[in-house]
Amino acid sequence: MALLHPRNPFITSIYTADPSAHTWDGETVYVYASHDIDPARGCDLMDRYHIFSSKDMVNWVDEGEILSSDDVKWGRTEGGFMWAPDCIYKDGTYYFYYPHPSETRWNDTWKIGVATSKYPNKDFTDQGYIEGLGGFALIDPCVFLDDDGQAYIYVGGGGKYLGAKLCPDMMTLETEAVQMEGLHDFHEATWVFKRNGVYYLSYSDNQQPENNMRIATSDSPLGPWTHRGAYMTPVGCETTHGSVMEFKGQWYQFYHNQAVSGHGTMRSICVDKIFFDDDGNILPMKQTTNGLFSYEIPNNAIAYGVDKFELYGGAYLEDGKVKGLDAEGSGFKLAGIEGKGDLRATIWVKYATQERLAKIRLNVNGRDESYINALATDDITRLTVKLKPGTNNEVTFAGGKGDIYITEVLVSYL
Ligand code: FUB
Repeated sequence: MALLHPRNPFITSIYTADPSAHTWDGETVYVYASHDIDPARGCDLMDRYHIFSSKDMVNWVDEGEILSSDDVKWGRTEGGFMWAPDCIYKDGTYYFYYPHPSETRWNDTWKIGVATSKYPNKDFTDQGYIEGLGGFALIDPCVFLDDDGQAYIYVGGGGKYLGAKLCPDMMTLETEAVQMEGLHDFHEATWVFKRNGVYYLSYSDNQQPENNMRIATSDSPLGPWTHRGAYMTPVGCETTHGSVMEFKGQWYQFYHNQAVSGHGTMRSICVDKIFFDDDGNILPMKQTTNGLFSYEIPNNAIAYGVDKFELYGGAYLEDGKVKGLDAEGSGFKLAGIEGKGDLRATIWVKYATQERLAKIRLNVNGRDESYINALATDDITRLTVKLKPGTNNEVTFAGGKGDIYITEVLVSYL
C-alpha cells in the first residue's frame, strides 16, 4: 500500500465532520460523515450528508449526497442540524441513523431518524424516527451489531449516555434506553466496537477548551464499562468525534480537525492507524498530517511518528510513490522523528524498482549512513540508526542509484 502523499485531512473538497467508518465486505471502506456548511453558523446549518469510499484508505471517492433535512418530513421546518450520523448493514438493508430536531426549539427536541437503502452509498429514504429515544441534547447515535445478530443503539449528550437493544426491525427499542455505568467525564461522540471478544466504547470528554477521546471496555455491549483513560489528545478543534474500525487486519481511528479552515465548525475528516498492546489497551494515538508514516509495528517494536515530509530537487510524487530520486540533487526529508532514549530506531523503507542493485543514500541528522540497498528478496529494506533524544531528528533519502520508487517509510523502536 502506497501511503506517500498528504493524507490528513483526506477530504478537502467540502467540510466534513463526525466520520463513522465501516466496511461491509472487507474490500471497501465507507465513511458516513456529517457536512459542515461554509460559511458556518455554529453547527446550526449542518446538512446534506455525503458518503466517502475507498478501497485502499488513500484514494477516496465522494459518493455524493445521501440525505438532507429537506427529505425529513418530521424535522424542524427550518432545516439544518443534521449532526453526527452512523450506519449499519443488516439482512440486505443499510440503516442510516442521524440526529435531528423535530422543532424550532432544537436542543430540546432531538430525535434519532432512520433512513434505509439497499445500497451502502445511495438511494436512502427516510423512515421516520425511533420512538422513545430523544429529547434534550441526545445526539450522536451509534449502532453496534453483535456477532449473534443483536443490534444495540447508543446516544449521548447533555450529561446522558444511553444504550438500548434494538428490535430486528432496527427502528424500535427492544429495551428502554438506560444510562450506562462506568464512563468517566462523558461528553458526546459514542462509538462502540468489538475486538477479541471485548467491547470498546470510545467517546469525547469535557476537557476545555478542547476534548480528549477516551476509551472504556466491557464484557457486555451495554456495560457496565471500565474506564481505560484518554488515548487521543485534542484535535485542535472545539469538538472531538471519531470512529474506530478494522480494515484488512489494521485498526484505524477516524476523526476530524479544523486543519483546512482554521475554524471549529468547518471541519475536515482524517484517519490514522491505531494499535493495541497485548492486554488489549489502545496505545496513545498519534495524529499525522501526511500519510508517509505508517504505524506498523514489526514484532515487539513500538512505532512513533514522522511529522514532516518534504520533497526536494527533482523528486516528485506519482501514484503514491516518490520518484525522481536518481536525479542530481533530488531527495526527500522526514522531520520531527522522535528519539526514544535508549531505544534503537529502525528506518523501514518500502520500495519498488525494476533495476538490479538499486540503492539510495540514507542520511540521519547530517550523518551519512551510506547506501541502503533495495535488493532484499522482499520489497522492504531497513537500517537501525542512532537518533537524538527529543523530536528534532531528521532523516533524508537522496542520491538514488537506479530507478527506485519509495512507497512507504516508517520508524520503529527496538
Ligand atoms: O457535528 C455536530 C456535533 O459536533 C456532533 O454531533 C458532535 O459530536 C460534535 O462533533
